[in-house]
Amino acid sequence: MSNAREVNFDGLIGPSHNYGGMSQGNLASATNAGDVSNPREAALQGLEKMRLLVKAGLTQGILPPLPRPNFDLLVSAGFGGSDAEIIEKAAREAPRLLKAAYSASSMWAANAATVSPSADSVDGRLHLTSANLSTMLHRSTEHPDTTASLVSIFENEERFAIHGALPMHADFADEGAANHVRLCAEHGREGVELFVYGREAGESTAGFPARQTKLASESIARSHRLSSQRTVLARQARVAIEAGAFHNDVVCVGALDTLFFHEFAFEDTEATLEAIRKAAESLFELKPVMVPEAEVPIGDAITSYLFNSQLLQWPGEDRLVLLAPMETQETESTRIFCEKMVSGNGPIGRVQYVDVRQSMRNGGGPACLRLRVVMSDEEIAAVHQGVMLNETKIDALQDIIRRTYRDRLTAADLADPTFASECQLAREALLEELELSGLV
Ligand code: SUG
Repeated sequence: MSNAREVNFDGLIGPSHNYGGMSQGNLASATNAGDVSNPREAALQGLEKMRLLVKAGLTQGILPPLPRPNFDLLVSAGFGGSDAEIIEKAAREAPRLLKAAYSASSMWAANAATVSPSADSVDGRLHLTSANLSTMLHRSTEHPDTTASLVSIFENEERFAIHGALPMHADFADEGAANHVRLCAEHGREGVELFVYGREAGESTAGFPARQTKLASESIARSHRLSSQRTVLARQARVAIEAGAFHNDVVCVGALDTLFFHEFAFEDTEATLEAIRKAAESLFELKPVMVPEAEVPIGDAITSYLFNSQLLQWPGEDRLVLLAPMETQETESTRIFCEKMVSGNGPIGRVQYVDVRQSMRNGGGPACLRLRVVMSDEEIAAVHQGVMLNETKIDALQDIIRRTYRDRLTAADLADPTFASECQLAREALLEELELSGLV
């Protein structure tokens, strides 16, 4: 797979983007609960981030928003009648459930699936496993529709293996690529896959939830047919989870041979680095960039989302580029750290800031918004082309969003049945543009 590159598939932010306060342990979600959201601005911001990568010459895809409100969830909870009656009754009797049914959380595509490129799998196929997201109610309903999207996009069984979500039990809790890092010498060569878990199956932890189990990570490594010598399992530090790192990608990001992480990211940093070095033997030499607590306190790392950045091999640049949220520039310790880092001679040569504030206010930075898929030219040619972006397609999607999304959304708006039909019409128009109308 010598001609492989990394393709970013971003989640297209849906028309019901709102601040529901649904995610315990995610400090931004709790802090901004109940605030007015701006779905139109959110979706336009997401597409502008994608445009930046397209303009730089990177390959960019998109995943459509899932159907919202999720009537199946409301019907499972005993609500019946017409769509309008279901919404009205749920708003009266179960407003929190209604918020879950409206959640636009599929925008955080890093949680859609775990991905292993064909270079790492003994069967030579690219593997994707939909995440069950079983820890949070509003996210646990994503996987059937996510799997349907992935099947429509990666539609060639000889090249792509799509695995349905793991069993919906706490022992198998899985949050996808947010707890997975792939390291390598070049994208198309065999690499090392690092799976980060927060607890063992059967283990109960006090405090904020650990959303990934070791059993889930091991199960995925097995079904992706990965070499055990090239697979590393590491435990996320409890102190990081308690500080608000509900996924490993809030305190760690890796690309090629570089691992950029906070001192408190792993329970045992030395052992984790040693295991990666051993797994990488004869493939590449690991370049760790550890950010010490003394320079960036973990609290700043989490509010600024320094690590929830895209670490990219940028066309025409010889060192990696960190695409970080504006909040990283606005936080003194992280801004100073970034200035110092790029002026040194380490593997990260530039930091570029992007505005994804609407998503950030629910705990989702640039890295949460994308699913990375390393693909060869042949694999890229085999995917559904309607979701591959160029600037014209971005313009067309933005036109639809300007026409069909609300500028402002409050919790009270979710009780209005006309909003439910607006969401459905907006999604239909987007799916038509992506040539995915079969998903309606
Ligand atoms: O699962 N927020 C998401 C944020 C996911 C970020 N993803 C990664 N780190 N990869 C979550 O906690 C908040 C929704 C609300 O409260 O309305 C939410 O689901």
